[in-house]
Amino acid sequence: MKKVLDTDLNNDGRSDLIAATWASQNGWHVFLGSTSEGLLAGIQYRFNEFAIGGVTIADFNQDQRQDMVIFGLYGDPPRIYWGDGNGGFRGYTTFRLEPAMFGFAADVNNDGKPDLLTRLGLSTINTRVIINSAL
Ligand SMILES: [Ca+2]
Ligand SMILES: [Ca+2]
Repeated sequence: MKKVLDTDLNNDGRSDLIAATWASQNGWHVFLGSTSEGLLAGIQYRFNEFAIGGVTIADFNQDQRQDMVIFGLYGDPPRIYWGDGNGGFRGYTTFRLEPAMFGFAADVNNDGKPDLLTRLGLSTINTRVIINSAL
């Protein structure tokens, strides 16, 4: 398991989990929280052509639905998967940004919108700040 994120994807007040594996073949899983069973069975999202480096989540387009950014391990530009508010995602947009292997969301300029901090790779301290309006 490469990365686990705790978030509320379907806006029901209960924690959901996103679990992403390092290798591309397995993609990532979404586990929706439930009151009685803890977590429901995972929904698996697969993609064959894209190896995951890092994952971060925030509501980038400010529609009250959590979105997810996937960073490519091997130089693929990051993708943003738009949350549908029900625990799923309705497609993605590929950023026209330089490739980054990792990153996380934070409101860097304090305007209430999440921005992205990205890092090029494991062996570099080369980081970028990408303001929300540029996404
Ligand atoms: Ca959103
Ligand atoms: Ca911001």
